Amino acid sequence: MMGMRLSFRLAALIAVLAAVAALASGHLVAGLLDPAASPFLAVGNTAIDLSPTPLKEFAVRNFGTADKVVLLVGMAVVMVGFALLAGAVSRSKPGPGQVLIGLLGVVGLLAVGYRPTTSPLSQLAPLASVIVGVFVFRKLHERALDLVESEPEADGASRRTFLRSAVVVIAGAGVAGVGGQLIGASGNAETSRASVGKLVPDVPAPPLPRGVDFSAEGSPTFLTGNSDFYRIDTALYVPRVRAEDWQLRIHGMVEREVFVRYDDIRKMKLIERPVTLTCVSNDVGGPYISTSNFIGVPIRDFLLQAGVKPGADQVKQTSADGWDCGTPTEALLDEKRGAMLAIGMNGEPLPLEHGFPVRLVVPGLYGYVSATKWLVDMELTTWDGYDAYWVKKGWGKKGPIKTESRIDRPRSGQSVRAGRFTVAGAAWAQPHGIDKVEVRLGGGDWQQAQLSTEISGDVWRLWKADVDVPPGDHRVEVRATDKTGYTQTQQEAPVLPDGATGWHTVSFSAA
Ligand SMILES: Nc1nc2c(c(=O)[nH]1)N[C@H]1C(S)=C(S)[C@@H](COP(=O)(O)O)O[C@H]1N2
Ligand SMILES: [Mo]
Repeated sequence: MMGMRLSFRLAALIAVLAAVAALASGHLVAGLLDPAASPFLAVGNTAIDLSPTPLKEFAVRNFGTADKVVLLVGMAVVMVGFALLAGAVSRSKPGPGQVLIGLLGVVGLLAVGYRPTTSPLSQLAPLASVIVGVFVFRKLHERALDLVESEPEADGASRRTFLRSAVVVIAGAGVAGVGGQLIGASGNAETSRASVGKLVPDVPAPPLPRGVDFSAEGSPTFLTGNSDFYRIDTALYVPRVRAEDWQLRIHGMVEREVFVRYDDIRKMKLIERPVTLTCVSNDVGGPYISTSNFIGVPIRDFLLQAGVKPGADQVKQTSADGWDCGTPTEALLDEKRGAMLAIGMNGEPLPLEHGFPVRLVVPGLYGYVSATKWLVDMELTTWDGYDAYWVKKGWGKKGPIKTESRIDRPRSGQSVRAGRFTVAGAAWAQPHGIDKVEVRLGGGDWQQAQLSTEISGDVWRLWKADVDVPPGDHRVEVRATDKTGYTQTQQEAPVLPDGATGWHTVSFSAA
């Protein structure tokens, strides 16, 4: 019949259903072939990789570790908006909507193609999305037109046909989406991790001495639990690498290529050592710092085995998901620094999101230039020869950790009882270590804080100071001095390009 039109609501609903069916089927095919090829996740990850540095910083600052959820929700909103548009232009004919749904699919194809680790076969996932999306849109549109056409006669049969199709699409999408998630996620890396079991180091870290923190008085605990350890990475989909399949290739400017397998590491003398990891994106006073007893072996041994050629001053490290970073070769060869290929945290195999099966840990360097998770490749190169992921986006090539300190107690805006009050927090200057921490109230005299028992320069030191607070509004500041004699600067600097500086200041009131 001529001139039949769907209501906008019906047309838009059809487009949303088609888009959801498209994503779910792509997710299912990706689950079977290559989880990184799920169109929705691939578009999200590509958005992460392509987003300009200020935007990314804004996201980390405002959403913290929830930035990924915010991104996915934002993408869903954009997609629904797009579907509404597809509905609006397709009220009489399915053609324009099919084109728009197809365009969404093209975005998926491009994003999957852009992912560093996908293969041509991975394109089957976004391809499935395109085909299913266009097909579902066309079919539902046909049925809906039938329904509208017969409306005057209130044809129950067309209504039932349409509803049945819609329900089939929703159910199918649900099954495909959940199925894809289960198949992809089970990826048996979790099973592989479970079969590694508890890790018992050959050289355990010395037991924690008394006074290693002031957690009872408001400082962080010296060791951070694995589930509380801060997490920063660009991975929407946590790479799933089985320990049995893992291999590290060391190549480039070396005398001979070296391949390391998980079993090779397990057979070596496992060393346990506490190290404080720190993120360059940590604002003054920020949360992106944690300490763990890492278990692993010296990376130096493997580099010596490979034979580093003269002039190879940068080691490019690559993760299973294609992220990369560059570390000074000398930092990895330095026996004293003790950079390690780590396989464990606090007695357990690395959690998946912290790099299972193997990551690098280099005391004294920010994570973005050293702490590659899901590490699979190390290439000896030069600083002139290669710029890694974050360096391309304007971050410093080398990322030594800056001497910093943080107040954990009081919290900003807290009201406390006037009188004697314990201020507490953390200070760090890896790999040199902290020599002194001072606090002052309202721009008064600096007062020396009590430091936790010293463990090594590679970890933070917790501190506390008793101050007298009269009733009223207050401001407390902290500054640390490291073992080289350097006192942290008051000069405020943003996190970009090589780490924030300034004194952490907390306002609170006493009554
Ligand atoms: N593969 C991979 N490794 C990575 C990153 C990443 O995005 N991908 N981020 C780095 C950054 S910026 C930091 S601060 C540390 C954080 O390690 P964590 O998440 O275990 O705390 O990991 C580093 N290793
Ligand atoms: Mo970081």
